[in-house]
Amino acid sequence: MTDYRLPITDYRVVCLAGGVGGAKLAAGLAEIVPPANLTIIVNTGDDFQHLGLTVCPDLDTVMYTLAGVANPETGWGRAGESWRTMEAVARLGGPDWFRLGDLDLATHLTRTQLQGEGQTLTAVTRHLCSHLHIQPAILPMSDQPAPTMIASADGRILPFQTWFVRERWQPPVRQIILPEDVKATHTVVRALETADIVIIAPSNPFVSIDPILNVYPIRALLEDVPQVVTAVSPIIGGQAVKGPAAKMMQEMGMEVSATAVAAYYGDLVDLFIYDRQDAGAFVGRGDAVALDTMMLDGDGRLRVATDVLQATLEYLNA
Ligand code: FO1
Repeated sequence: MTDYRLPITDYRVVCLAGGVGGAKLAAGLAEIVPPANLTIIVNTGDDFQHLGLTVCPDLDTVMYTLAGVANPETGWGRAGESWRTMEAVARLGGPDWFRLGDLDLATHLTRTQLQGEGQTLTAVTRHLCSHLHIQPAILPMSDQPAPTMIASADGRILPFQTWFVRERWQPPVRQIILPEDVKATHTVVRALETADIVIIAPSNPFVSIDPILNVYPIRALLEDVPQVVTAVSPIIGGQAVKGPAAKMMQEMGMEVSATAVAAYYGDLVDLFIYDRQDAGAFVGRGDAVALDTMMLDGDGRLRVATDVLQATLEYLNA
């Protein structure tokens, strides 16, 4: 029998992450779990080509957050960057609805150059991480393009960033369209096959986590392999901490609650973590624990990561 009474640092942890919420929890985990035992698998459904460059918003948000160079106001982009290039693009009549700061542009330029030389997104991400001195493995969910599309209630099919940024996630969502036949990389499969613990970060379940689970064979591996899958609710006090998760739940006819998120993940998840604010209202079938899950600063990230790992170990030892 496996002895689960090991120090926290001995477990191999995989975190599935989307944008800002995922990046915060990943950064907290990186402070506790030794780099060799931590892998972050990131949604690339938001990726697109812009101004001729490959932009990978969630990969970059996770990278910048772990490197300590993220813009603290927006959560995306880099701290202290200028917008002079974007302003010049606007003056030239170019597309400026998706704002790329000058330091962030350096990432997209380098990525696009290396991809043009034939490197995979996994290899390019490893290169960028090593130059940003990031030690844990940050992996794109796939090396194949896997664009998420949004079918809006007014009958349009919009690329994700057009819906999210250009239209400020206002068009009501009728359906989220995820591509078929996208395969995970060997590195992702290996990380999941050898994981003790998989943590689903408090990212948007529909447009951050589902695109990862949709990549073959990630969902099946989660069902079969790790000792435990723990998910953290992105809904706190009946609201999304950031972004459109709550609005999307309403539009898709769901109740906006941690209970509804737990039901949505269903049997895929062994342990569901929701916020203490929701303790009175939460009703769940499986194992669930209430914690303080708000990550307002670096201390908050570390606290939530520690508590989530601790609760997961208690679940394993029960
Ligand atoms: N989000 C915005 O709301 N407006 C922007 O102009 C914008 C630019 C941007 C540039 C680089 C990057 O990595 C992310 C950027 N984001 C922007 C955020 C991003 O598109 C979304 O938050 C994610 O795709 C959702 O996780």
